[in-house]
Amino acid sequence: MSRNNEVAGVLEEYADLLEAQGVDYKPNTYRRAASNVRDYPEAVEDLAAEGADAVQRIDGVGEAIASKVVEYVETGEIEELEAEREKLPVDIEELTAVEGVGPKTVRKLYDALGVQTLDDLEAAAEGGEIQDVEGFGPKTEQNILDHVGFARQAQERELLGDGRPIAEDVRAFLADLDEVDRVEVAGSTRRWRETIGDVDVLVASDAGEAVGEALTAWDRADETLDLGPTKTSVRANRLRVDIRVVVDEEFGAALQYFTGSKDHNVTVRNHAIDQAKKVNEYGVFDVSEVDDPDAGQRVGERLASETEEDVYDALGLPWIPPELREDRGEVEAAAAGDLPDLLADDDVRGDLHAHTEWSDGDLAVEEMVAGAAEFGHDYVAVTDHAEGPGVFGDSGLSDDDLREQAEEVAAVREDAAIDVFHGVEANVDADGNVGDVSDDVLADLDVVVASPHSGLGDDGGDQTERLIAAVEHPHVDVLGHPSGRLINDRPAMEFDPGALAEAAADAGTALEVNSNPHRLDLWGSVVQTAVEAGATVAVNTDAHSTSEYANVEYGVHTARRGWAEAGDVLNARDADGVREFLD
Ligand code: DGT
Ligand code: CA
Ligand code: CA
Ligand code: ZN
Repeated sequence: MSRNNEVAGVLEEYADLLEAQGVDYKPNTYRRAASNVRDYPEAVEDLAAEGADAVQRIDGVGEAIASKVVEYVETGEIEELEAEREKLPVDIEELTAVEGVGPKTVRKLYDALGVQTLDDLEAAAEGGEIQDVEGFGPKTEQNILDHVGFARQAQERELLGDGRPIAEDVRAFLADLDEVDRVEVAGSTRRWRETIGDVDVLVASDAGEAVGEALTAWDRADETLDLGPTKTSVRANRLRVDIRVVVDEEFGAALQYFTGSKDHNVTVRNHAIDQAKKVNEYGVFDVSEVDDPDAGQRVGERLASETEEDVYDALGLPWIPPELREDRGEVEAAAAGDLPDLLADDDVRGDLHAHTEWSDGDLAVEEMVAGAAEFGHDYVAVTDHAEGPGVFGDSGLSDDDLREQAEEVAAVREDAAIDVFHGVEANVDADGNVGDVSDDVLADLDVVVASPHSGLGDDGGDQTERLIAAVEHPHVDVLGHPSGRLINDRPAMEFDPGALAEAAADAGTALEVNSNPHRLDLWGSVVQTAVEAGATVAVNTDAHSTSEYANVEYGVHTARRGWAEAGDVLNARDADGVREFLD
């Protein structure tokens, strides 16, 4: 994995610090460059090693930014950034994570009150100090109090989309060591939780010390947090990576234990106690003949420990997929033989939400269609943004644009290797109207995705009616990223999942599981409600370039966290099956 994300973060910090000082234009230039660095398919450190000219191959990166990138990769610092940090010694990323707090606000609050951290900000707001600062008032202060908690939570957890590549990397690195017999990712990363506190990896080895030493020398480890024969932790790109080393015979029990969730493990443990068994990270034990089962860790007769399957089997349970291990009824279902036959990666046959350069996508219709075919899909829907509030810039399509695009899509369809649906991503306004495309254009399209793009966040009160109105719109086929959340960035809007699910099931409208790792919207518990109500789910990527089709795995595993089976998923059907649903 590359350091693009890290370098982008540094450029964004510089942009924020410049903006805080009142510098015009330049901050946005740096932000645009940062965003392109983040998305660039090659490792920025490799470009930097070639020199500033190579870095300038990235869109929006000129001479000045390129030389800073080279300086950072070579020395770990940027002199001008250090100077800005001295002028405004605050944690600007943490502070600007609070909704409504921008760089200029940070500057004012530092000057007036010495606010440097989230803790300082919260204390100042709670103490009523902010409303007395010139240019601020009680409303700003209340806004800060309302949003500081979300920002704090966001600080503590990283996106699964950032954690999984690191977990995969460390797994591959450890698997290559001679001392390592088995290695698996565990914890929330293995359960595909949308955010993770840290990355847990379990290793079977007789040489824990050597494995720990090797991890600290891993080229992606920035810092060693803990080093020992059974437990070693390093920091890699902000994330804490914990490895635990166990003996091979107990690997299965340890994997079950360290995969969690804690609540799942508690229910499993109680299930064991009911059978006079004991389960822990060392195995499953028959303690029916034991006076004091708590006398030690390995008491009684060991029934299982080598594999996870053995562990569950010794408790009379089938193996439970990690995505289900959230204590939402999976142990009871397993005991009753009622576990769902979960959606699998290769069940997904197509993508019903993708953008092209007609709106804010990167590529032509033809390229997006070819990319979908290459990815292995049987069909793809082109669903560019309709014009309307909340749509980035003026990139949305009018009725006329959509009619014109229909001709291009028809032409591409002629030569395409896969089925091509023509659609639109229309906007669900604050009242639930889908008003920016006329009804006759909507009627002519194969598929209509309707998504909220304005009035987002959690300040608007309950939005159930708004979402239900969109779901019940006669032309709407899919409700896109229903909650509007951006994980760690913007809270989901408030809505009643049960009511939405029932309305969607009745109207025959699919609810999207948007696979973008920043969204994962809908998510596990709500998908579970939807599926139980008989609603159909669509696992879409919302791709803006062909590389994003691969995000579908995040959507699939999110749908699995919601107990979804292939039969619940619209785009697990073949193209004719999709047509049937759309008609
Ligand atoms: P995270 O890191 O906050 O995203 O969540 P997890 O689930 O990865 O939790 P973590 O890293 O604290 O621990 C990994 C697993 O180890 C956890 O899912 C279950 C197990 N575990 C850790 N501490 C306890 C405990 O006190 N009791 C039980 N039953 N299990 C624990
Ligand atoms: Ca963890
Ligand atoms: Ca951990
Ligand atoms: Zn979209």
